[in-house]
This record gives sequence, C-alpha cells and structure tokens, in this order.
Amino acid sequence: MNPQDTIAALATPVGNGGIAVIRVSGREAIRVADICVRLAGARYSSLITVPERTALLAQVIRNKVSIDEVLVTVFRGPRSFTAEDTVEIACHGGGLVTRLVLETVLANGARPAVPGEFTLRAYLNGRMDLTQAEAVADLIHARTERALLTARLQMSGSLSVRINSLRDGLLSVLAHIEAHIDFPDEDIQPDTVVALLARLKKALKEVEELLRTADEGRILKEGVRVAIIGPPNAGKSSLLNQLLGQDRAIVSPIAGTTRDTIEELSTIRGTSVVFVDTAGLRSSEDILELEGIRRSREAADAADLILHVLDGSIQTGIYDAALLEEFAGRTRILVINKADLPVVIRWEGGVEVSCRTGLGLEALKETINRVIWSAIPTSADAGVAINSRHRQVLERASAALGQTATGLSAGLTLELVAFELRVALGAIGEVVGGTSTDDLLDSIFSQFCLGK
Ligand SMILES: Nc1nc2c(ncn2[C@@H]2O[C@H](COP(=O)(O)OP(=O)(O)OP(=O)(O)O)[C@@H](O)[C@H]2O)c(=O)[nH]1
Ligand SMILES: [Mg+2]
Repeated sequence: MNPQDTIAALATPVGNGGIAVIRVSGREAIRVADICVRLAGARYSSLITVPERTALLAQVIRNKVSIDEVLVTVFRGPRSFTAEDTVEIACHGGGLVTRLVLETVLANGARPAVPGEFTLRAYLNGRMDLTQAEAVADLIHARTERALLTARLQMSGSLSVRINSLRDGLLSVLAHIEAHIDFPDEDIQPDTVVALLARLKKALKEVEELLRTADEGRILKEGVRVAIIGPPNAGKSSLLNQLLGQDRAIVSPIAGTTRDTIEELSTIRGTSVVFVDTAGLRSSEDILELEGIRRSREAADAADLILHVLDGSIQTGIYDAALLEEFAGRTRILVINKADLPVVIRWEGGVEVSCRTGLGLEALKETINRVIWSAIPTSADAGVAINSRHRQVLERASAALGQTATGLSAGLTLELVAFELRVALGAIGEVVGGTSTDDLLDSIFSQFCLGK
C-alpha cells in the first residue's frame, strides 16, 4: 500500500439509495477528479481553482457522455479527513451509476482503496492517533447511545489525553534515572528514590484505573452477556422471548425442551445485552441433555450477569437449593416466574414476573440495567473505556512498571531499572500508536468498512 497513491472508494453502503458518495484522496485527488467532472455554470473552469469545502454542481463525464449530475466538494489538505487533498463526489445512489462514477475516477488515475485506508492515512498523516482512529470505527458500529458517546469522546481525544500525560510523567522519571546512569559517581539520593517511586506508583495507579474500564469497553462494544439459567420448565425460554419481544426459542410444557444454548442480541434501557437461553439444569442420564447442561454451565461461567429463573408456583426441591447455592457468588438476579399462578416461593430480592401475562417484566428490565451498571466498574472520567487491544498493552505496561518500582526500591542497577521503564513506555506508546508496527496497523484498519 503506497501512501503516495491517490485512492478512491465508495464511502456509502453498496446498494440503491438516495445518494452515494465517492471519495478520492491523495496528492493527485483534485486533478483526477477534475478530469472526471465538468462543472456547471461559467464561474469556475476547473476543480483546481474552486473554493474548498463548497459543494458545486457538476456532471460526471465518461467516454464523453454525461452519466450523472453530481455535487463535488474539494477539501485541500491538511484540512480534510485524511489530511491530504480529498474530493467527495455525491452522485445519485443507484448501484450502476455509482459503479460507473467510481470506474471513471479509477480510469483517470486513482486506485481502489482498501478497507480503512482513508482512516489509516489520517493516522499516518498525524491527523489522529490510534485511539482516535479506533473510535471512528466504534462510532460507526455503535449500537447504543452510551457506546456512541464514548466513541465520540474518544474520537476527540479523551483517551489520548490520559495516555499522553501518563507517558510524559514517565518520560521525566526516565530522564532522571538516565541522568544518574550518565554520572555513575554521583549516588542517587535516598529521597530522590522515594520521590521517583511515588511517581511510578501514581503511574501504576493510573494504568490500573484505565484497565478497570476494559469491561465497560467490551460491554459497550459487544454487549453484556446475560445467561438465563434454572431448572427445566421454569420458563427460561419464555423469558428470553419476552425480553426480546420475539418468538425466538421453543417453549413447551415438556421439561428439557431447550438443549442447545440460544444467543440473541438486544437492547435494555440503552445497554446492548446478549441474552443466552440455556438447557434446564437437572440430573439426567440422557447424553444429549447432559451436553446441553454442560453448555448451560459454560454460558453461566462466561456471563456478566445470571438470571436464575424459578417456577414460583411450585416448591423448590433439594436440587434447586443446590443450584441456588452454586451461583450464589455471582452477579445474579433471581427471577420468580409464573406469578400469574399462586406463588409459593419467597426470596429476598427476587423479582416476580409472569412470562404469560407480561407482569413484572418492565421492573425486571429496570433491575437488569441497574445491576449491570453497579456490577461493572466504570471510569470516573466519562468517555474513557479501553478496548481489548489497549487492555493487552496496558497489562504489559503495568507489569513492567511494577518491575521498575521493585527494581528501584531493591537498589538494582539503574540500567536495569531504566530498561524496564522503557518497556513500560513502549507499551503505553502502543496505545496511541507512537510505536506501532505494520501488523498492528493492518489488524486495526482492516476491520474498517471500505471507504472509511
Ligand atoms: N402459567 C404460566 N406458565 C408459564 C409461564 N412462563 C412459562 N410458562 C409455561 O411453562 C412451560 C415451560 O416454559 P419454557 O419457557 O419452555 O421453560 P424452560 O425453562 O425454557 O424449559 P426447558 O427448556 O425445558 O428447560 C411452558 O408450558 C410455558 O407455557 C408463566 O409466566 N405462567
Ligand atoms: Mg427452554
């Protein structure tokens, strides 16, 4: 991927629509687009001289024939998304017409962009750092307002600011240590060591605080995992269907109806939730059912929250008591179902619902939302929630910072201390991309849509 090339792609979804936008970026972008279009009116003769950021009416000419009437906007670098010269052609949104406009641009000197290449260029040209580029994709894929807000703030640098100040602080610690390496005759003063240790600990605390937002980040992106478990016939599948508002799982009076786990994504009070319906838990001889039960436990283990469903119209047996005990340590809501019938179970904090009449379901959703957000640590700083990549590198940074502090207080040679600190700084730098590799960039930007 030569960064000198002029690239082009359809920036709107494939298929028919009102309009479609074709984006051209690179040092030849304006010249390439200028060959493709004829501006309406006599005011401007060429795109080279038109005012920037102004939509102008034009025709796209292909083999001397006008194929569409379009609006062309010129952005001169660095005042563009990629920081390069960019032209956006808004044409009619038909499948054929957009293809022909794109072909015309490609025939006149641009090459097709690969997914994420526009954002990659924005990053390479210093227009944004890696956390901001990642936030562009998060914003596009956001399913809830909360996820969108976090992406929006990260796009404007909420995470970058924290990472950069962390890095600046550690760089000055490193400078201090290195100064002592350069002058080995001067012993490092004990109170200097104490001061440096205090700064390392503060940095470590900040890294740990960022790491605590990883769950929130995952939840914003992928949704909270909520496993619906309980004995057979309690109404787990009925509850799944109610929560989804759709007839997703088979419901029947036969105990052991659900065998496999069923996953479905939904939104509860603005939070993405992945509900997992599971096979009823009981002792069984049937190997299929046993496999289902194994999967139920697996789903429960992987869940952020467990909805433990009981049939409220029948007394709990010994096995139920054991199950209640088994998941007692987990973030759990006890759902007492079948409240349309006489309820014989009372449980402190349990939520009574009826999947038959819909009674109590709104209250249950409220409880789910409250429990989720009280169980998940969120950053004090709104809009900061790290992703799994940030988590990996920050875990490395945390380990290296720990080593640095231990080394310093144990009186290890300053060379070794400085070495560990440089490892930590390298990892922290990777978050914003100061020390990124091609593979890393590939793996991040290939997840983008074409044209972004
Ligand atoms: N009266 C009443 N019956 C219900 C209610 N919810 C579910 N049922 C009935 O209870 C039976 C079992 O419901 P399911 O949703 O299949 O139960 P399950 O927990 O998924 O059962 P398994 O998949 O076998 O583990 C069905 O006959 C439902 O119609 C309720 O709120 N009130
Ligand atoms: Mg079921």
